[in-house]
Amino acid sequence: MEILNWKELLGPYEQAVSELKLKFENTMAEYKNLGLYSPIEAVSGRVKKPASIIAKAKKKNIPDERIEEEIEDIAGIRIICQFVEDIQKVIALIKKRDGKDIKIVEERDYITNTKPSGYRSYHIIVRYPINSVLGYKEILAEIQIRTLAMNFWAVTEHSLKYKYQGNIPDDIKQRLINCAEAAFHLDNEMSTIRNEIAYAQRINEIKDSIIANIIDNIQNLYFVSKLEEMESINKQFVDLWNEDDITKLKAFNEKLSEMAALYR
Ligand code: 0O2
Repeated sequence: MEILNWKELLGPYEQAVSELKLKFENTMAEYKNLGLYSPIEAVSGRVKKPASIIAKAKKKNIPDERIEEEIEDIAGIRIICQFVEDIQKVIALIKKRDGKDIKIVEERDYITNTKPSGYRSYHIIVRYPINSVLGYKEILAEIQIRTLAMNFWAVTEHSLKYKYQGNIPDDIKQRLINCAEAAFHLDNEMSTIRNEIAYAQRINEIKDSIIANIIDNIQNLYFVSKLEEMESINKQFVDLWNEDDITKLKAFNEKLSEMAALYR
């Protein structure tokens, strides 16, 4: 194998990783500035070490001149999400950029098609343009999108693979598969909790809007109704407020709307 000029080879990859990382961090910040929930929890990036590139090229019989075309993860970006549902949102964000600052080359869905090891993650291979003092170049980068639970599993398995030099003993392999299943259930459980939270938020919004309408109706009725009638309406409102029953509040609001309509 001829001696590769690693500095020159990896320079564009360093640039791609720092630019892509910044772009996704900006997306994250944009969501937060708009007061919206960000589907991106964290972003990290790395350039593969020469030793790992050489090992992968050797394992896959890739000649030096094909390394840049065939090793797609020399530049690697990792996007971590809190919930499984966020992964689809991140994929959609990336697809929106397709043909603009990135070109999607391939997608690998290891979430639907879990690897035998237990590995789950969504990979998108992109072509990314680099403008440097050395000129224009398009390089390949791999974007891995996964949840916190998927990441916890993958990072642990990766370090065990490293420790055992790729030959993880069978009993540990089996335990890792069990852990992958536990991570899968954790993701599912978190999703149900997330749906409950979203439902509770929606109910609160509906309740706030009903209460705002009730107050509006009461204010309008004050101008046209008798004092005793208004005292009774106010009392009913306070009682229903304390009871905190959305169905009763809704019915009460409808009754007030009908009364207000009669006076119009
Ligand atoms: P590193 O050390 O993460 O940088 P393969 O033929 O499966 O070896 P290939 O063809 O590059 O790899 O594609 P694949 O399978 O999509 O894997 C690309 C990357 O996904 C890997 O990079 C890992 O980061 C991650 N990955 C894939 N499978 C597993 C797995 O079973 N466990 C863990 N922890 N990670 C996985 P590398 O090259 O392994 O290097």
